[in-house]
Amino acid sequence: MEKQRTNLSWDRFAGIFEAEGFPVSGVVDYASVQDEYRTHAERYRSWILEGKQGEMGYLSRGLDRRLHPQLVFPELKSVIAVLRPYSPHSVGDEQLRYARYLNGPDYHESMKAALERSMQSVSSSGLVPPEFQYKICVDTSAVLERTWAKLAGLGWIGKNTLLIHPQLGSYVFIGVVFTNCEFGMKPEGVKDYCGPCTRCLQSCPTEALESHSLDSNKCISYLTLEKRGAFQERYPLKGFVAGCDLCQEACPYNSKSVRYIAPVEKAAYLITDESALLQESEADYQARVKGTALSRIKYADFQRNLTARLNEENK
Ligand code: B12
Repeated sequence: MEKQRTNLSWDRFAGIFEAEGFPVSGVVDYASVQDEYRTHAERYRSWILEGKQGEMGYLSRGLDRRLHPQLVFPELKSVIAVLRPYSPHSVGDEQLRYARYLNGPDYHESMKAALERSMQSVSSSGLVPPEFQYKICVDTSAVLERTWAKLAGLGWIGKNTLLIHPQLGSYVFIGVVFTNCEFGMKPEGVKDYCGPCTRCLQSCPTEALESHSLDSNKCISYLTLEKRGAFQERYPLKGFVAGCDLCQEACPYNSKSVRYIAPVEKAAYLITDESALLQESEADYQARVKGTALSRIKYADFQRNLTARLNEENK
């Protein structure tokens, strides 16, 4: 395809994404950041070589596609990135906790649908050429989402490896869209405001974090969500039975939002009654988590998490 280009400011498009629940969005031309992208992809390669992906085999299988994003979308000319905030209020109590991102509909589905609607509006806006094509990625393709969100100017990558927006903090989902159209944009980028702060690194009870690098093998989020089968060691799960937010809770950029965003009701499927959970049958568990982000955890592994947390309590 001929090189397609729009020369409009992003504001014309930002309203479209905002209307679908993405208050922050941006775009970057791939050619303008190719070298910077390369350094991120090389970091990814080192991370894989160090074995920090644990048993998440899909991350090593997707190395080539992350190194060469045209393998994911051959016509790649620009990348749109969007943020959707989720409730910053904690879910559960000291004894039994769920990661905040679980308190709502499965983001993979809801974000994909909202992005599809947004992109349909972009396509029919008359602001892009008729040959406009795109590919939506929300945790579903071999794409470095945080890197693209950073390169599109939406925030900086903190020492806890999360994308942090100066106002929204890090309790945000990222969505990425590859397109075949140049927007003529290379955002200035957001300054890295971590400074000398190391609260997130210190907050991790399993010492999974070094500055800007996470060892999944030790991460409570990985252990409770992704790891299958018995734990090799006793880990201090700090009450978490699905996911973990400790390195986000420690971040000063997340404290503000808790104050001005009203708490939302806890999703019914996030049960915190310990005895009910321990007695729950596999069939009941499956019915409870069907269609939610929690369904990624197999029944046996959820029971393992509950027990591991109890062992920790009784130590
Ligand atoms: C695999 C995965 C995990 C793994 C590994 C996490 C990790 N840190 O890599 C596990 C299961 C542990 C996990 C946990 C969580 N995850 Co997760 N996860 C992913 C996934 C699918 C891939 C991430 C990946 O490629 N990791 C490999 C590392 C090397 O890549 P990276 O962290 O993106 O690193 C890049 C940059 O950090 C940069 N970089 C590396 N070093 C340095 C150094 C400097 C100085 C700089 C500037 C940059 C830099 O280069 C790297 C390569 O590009 C993404 C979705 C996606 N497709 O991107 C979601 C994603 C990262 N996860 C997300 C979420 C919400 C979480 C949790 C908060 C869930 C929870 N509450 O339990 C935790 C957070 C834990 C943490 N501190 O990261 C969100 C993050 C949103 C955000 N604000 O950043 C994502 C983007 C999903 C989404 N679509 O919203 N996750």
